[in-house]
Amino acid sequence: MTSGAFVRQESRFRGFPDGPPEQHHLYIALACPWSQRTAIVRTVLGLDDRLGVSYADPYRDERGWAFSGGRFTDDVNGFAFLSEAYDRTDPGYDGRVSVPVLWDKERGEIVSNESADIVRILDAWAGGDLYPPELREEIDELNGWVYAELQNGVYRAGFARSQEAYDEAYRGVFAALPRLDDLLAGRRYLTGDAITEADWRLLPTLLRFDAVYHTHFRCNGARMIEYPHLLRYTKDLFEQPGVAATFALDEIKRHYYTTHDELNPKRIIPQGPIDLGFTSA
Ligand SMILES: N[C@@H](CCC(=O)N[C@@H](CS)C(=O)NCC(=O)O)C(=O)O
Repeated sequence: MTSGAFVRQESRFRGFPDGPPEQHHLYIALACPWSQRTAIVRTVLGLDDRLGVSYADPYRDERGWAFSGGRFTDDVNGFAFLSEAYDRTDPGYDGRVSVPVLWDKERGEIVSNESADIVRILDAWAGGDLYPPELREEIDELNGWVYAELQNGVYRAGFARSQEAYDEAYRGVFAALPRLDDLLAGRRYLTGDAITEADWRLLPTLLRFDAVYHTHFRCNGARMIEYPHLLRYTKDLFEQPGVAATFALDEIKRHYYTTHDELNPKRIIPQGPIDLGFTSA
């Protein structure tokens, strides 16, 4: 591995639920792309009334994700910090306290803190068709390189501690974007005419690209809106019912620009971009 490379921690809780959605609760931060995946899938699969959700405050200090009050309140357990959910599940837990978290209200413990698994759990609960058997191989392959090169790639560029590590991550990001654009020149969604989990997994990264990754993570080779097919695709997904309500631009900008002091010590939040290309406002 290149020296100075950012390495994301493996998710520690990878369980599957043994009850219905009503027995569970979702802890997420809309600022976080991995959380937004689960928020989108919850909504588009019609689970809003069956699976409760609590939102963490976009600002995160050394105590981790917090429920600071108001819109950011945990009505289920009254946690002030998400770390309490981890401590209750495993008192010796010494890993990172990440969102999203799927919580079992009856057992009083975390089922999963891995968004990819939570998406599949929600799909199974709703009897959805986001991971159809005949497309699994193709979806797995897409998920693999899209995550490695683009979705985690922007983080590897942003948190690189050496020029080499940044350069390598940057190259991956700007190989993946044109590759996706080419793919989408010939099809409406990543695997064809129907939306699959591969699309919902990718979307949060595209929605953040110009507002955050381009500037804050130095992924400034191009803006997302410069790729015509990718922009058309992003707009299409963004306009699906319920999706726009999961996109909290203000929270996203506040989170990234005020939480990572090593990247933005003065915590000044950029005004732009003026035109995101996919919102009508
Ligand atoms: N593999 C996890 C990654 C989740 C993740 O990294 N979440 C970030 C927010 S975007 C987090 O909570 N980080 C807290 C920390 O690292 O301290 C998933 O996809 O669910």
